[in-house]
Amino acid sequence: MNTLDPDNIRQPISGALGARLEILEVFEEIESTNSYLLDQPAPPPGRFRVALADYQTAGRGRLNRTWQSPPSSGLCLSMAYTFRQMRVKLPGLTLALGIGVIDALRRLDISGIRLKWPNDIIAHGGKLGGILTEACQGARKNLTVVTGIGLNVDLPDAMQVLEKPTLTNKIVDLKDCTNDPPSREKLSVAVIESLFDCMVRFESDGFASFHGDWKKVDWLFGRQIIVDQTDGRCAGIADGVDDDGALIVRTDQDRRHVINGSITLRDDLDDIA
Ligand code: BT5
Repeated sequence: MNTLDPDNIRQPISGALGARLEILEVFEEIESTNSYLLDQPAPPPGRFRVALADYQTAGRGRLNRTWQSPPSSGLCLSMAYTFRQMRVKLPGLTLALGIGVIDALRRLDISGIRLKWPNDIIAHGGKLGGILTEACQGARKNLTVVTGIGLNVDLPDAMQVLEKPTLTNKIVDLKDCTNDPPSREKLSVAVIESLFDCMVRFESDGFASFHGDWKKVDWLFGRQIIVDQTDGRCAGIADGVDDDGALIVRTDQDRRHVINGSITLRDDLDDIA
């Protein structure tokens, strides 16, 4: 697979979208595109900046987990966006951006992709990608958010993740989803377009406007799950999300709204415990 050509990504980003782009950088190798953008000056409100890498030496997932993507095998893309005013709650943003990634893939003729709350991109019952959303420290009136998308495009056959997966042992790439995966450059452009649209829509309408879309792609809905949170573990049935994007879990005792947590399928627990 070829390395990334910045011109093939920058040039198609034109019109209103291009006008809002502060800077787009493509690295052959970097620790983490999210870490990089978190260290850079925040874009002015309503504007965004993008960092992409062919290879990350220290790609990050949630909760200090790692994201592994061998050179040239996937998309490692981060976008920093500054919200003009943060009236809405943030947890739903990752969900909304996941819907954006699905939309980008659909425009590239890749369908059947689902989302597992809060940040996993799922295809064929395995993990195709993940999303890491982080707020910049020190933000006050305006809030700058860095969101990173990792998507497997064409992984080496022998690839194994070092850390035990939290969801499923299966790792999926776009080659499993289509005979003709798009180039990573095309994929980058589509993802950037969709992420920006979602940021703007989320800024004006919050997660509530994505709620209907979420229901169509909610991979956990109706499944027996285990929820691990800092204050303990509970078991129940996933019952969709609320208007803030919190996961609703029906336990034997109550209906809980979970804002932070790691989800395991009850059936998989024996495999990965
Ligand atoms: C995520 O975390 O899934 C978020 C991944 C975000 C990666 C992007 S790449 C661009 C930007 N820069 C960064 O440094 N990060 C973002 P989480 O839900 O915590 O999942 C991490 C877990 O997924 C790991 O502990 C492994 O079990 C598994 N994993 C690691 N690499 C994988 C891969 N390529 N495909 C599938 N699963 C993987």
